[in-house]
Amino acid sequence: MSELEKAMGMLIDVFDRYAGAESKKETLTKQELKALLEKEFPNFVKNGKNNEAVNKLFENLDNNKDSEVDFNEFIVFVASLTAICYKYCHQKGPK
Ligand SMILES: [Ca+2]
Ligand SMILES: [Ca+2]
Repeated sequence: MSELEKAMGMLIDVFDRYAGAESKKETLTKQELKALLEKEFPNFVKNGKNNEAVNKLFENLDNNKDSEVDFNEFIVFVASLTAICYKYCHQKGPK
């Protein structure tokens, strides 16, 4: 597998691991999203421990308003975080 294919596989693995913790296996509840944020995005989501911020993020991500975040909704979030990361990395310039 290529690097990018591996990265995609890892993304799916991480989602599955957290989504499988409670309720439906294929979607994230608010608690599952919170756990994922705290463990997997400690550098980017500084307010992951802030309940109000998590609630707001959850509402924003839950595009179809079914009170669960599915994989499609999750990757939109990962894509926007990656875009921020890209900008940040390029701002720092070459080492
Ligand atoms: Ca779940
Ligand atoms: Ca949803």
